[in-house]
Amino acid sequence: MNPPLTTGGRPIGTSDDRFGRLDDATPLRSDPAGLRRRFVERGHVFLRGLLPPETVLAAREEILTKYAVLGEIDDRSPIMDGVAGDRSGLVGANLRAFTHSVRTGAHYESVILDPELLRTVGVLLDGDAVPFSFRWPRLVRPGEGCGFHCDGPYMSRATTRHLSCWIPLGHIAPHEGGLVVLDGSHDNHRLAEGYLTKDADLDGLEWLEADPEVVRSNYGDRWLTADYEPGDVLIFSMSTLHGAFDNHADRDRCRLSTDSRYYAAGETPDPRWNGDDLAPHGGERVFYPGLGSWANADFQDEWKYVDEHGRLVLPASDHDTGSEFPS
Ligand SMILES: O=C(O)CCC(=O)C(=O)O
Repeated sequence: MNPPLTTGGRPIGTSDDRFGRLDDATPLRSDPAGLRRRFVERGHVFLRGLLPPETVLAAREEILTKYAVLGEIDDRSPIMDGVAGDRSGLVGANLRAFTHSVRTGAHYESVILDPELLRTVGVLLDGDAVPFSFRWPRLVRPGEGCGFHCDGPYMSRATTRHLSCWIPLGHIAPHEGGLVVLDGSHDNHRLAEGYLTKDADLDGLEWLEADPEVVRSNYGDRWLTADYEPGDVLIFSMSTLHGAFDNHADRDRCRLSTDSRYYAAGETPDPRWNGDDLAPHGGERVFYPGLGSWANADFQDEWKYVDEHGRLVLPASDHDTGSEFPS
């Protein structure tokens, strides 16, 4: 039996009125207007097998091999299993260079720029799809997850003709850290009139409240997720509330996935994530999710300070609040 589903350590109710499975919108791939209508009506579309699995698995191998160099993945087990390592190589590593190398890997690029993915996103944007310059590949260690949020406050300084894609880079069952979206949240008026009017940087946003039942009853209908397979893509709007289950995979396996954003050609995208000289969220930081137990205050869950050599700098207080970073 699988372990219970939790988010941020809290169990999530799985009765039929609170929880369900994502509908596969594949039959609508040949019906662009129908697919767009589904996206507008539901705030998300889930497409099984949109990408060639071999493209996705090549990216998985490329990225996990790089993480093995840091000791984040233990290569005494097959790399593709993604078993967590002892992280010993993290100390002293140049994470600025490392994360750049992960984001620009050729196989990873093939996922982000897959022609069928771009075509489908273009249908939803009603224009040609252009990827944001920045991309968000994620290794999620045992016990880690992602707090509840919408992407809008993080991505919407300019155009609003943009969307998010979440792509599993391997099989991910819900209890292994699958993404979960809140059905009905994309047109929730409380979100629209409050949280979605904010700018994450200017307004200092943290994750929304942690209790999945409070979030559900405040902002939507049912939590939806899937047993994700390589090739599946979940596309959602900037106002769709989502998070990720805590990773309770067996054998200490890490979850590997990626999120990427796309805008309609001709629009001006959010400058935080686009252009040649990016410094998202300010300061010398790198996108290196996990390693601690924060509420994403000052973006610490995902964005870590590094020194001039790209080496991780954790605030002293994180050592007192549950960080598992090796000292
Ligand atoms: O994969 C995760 O843990 C979170 C992804 C996410 O928040 C996103 O795709 O916007």
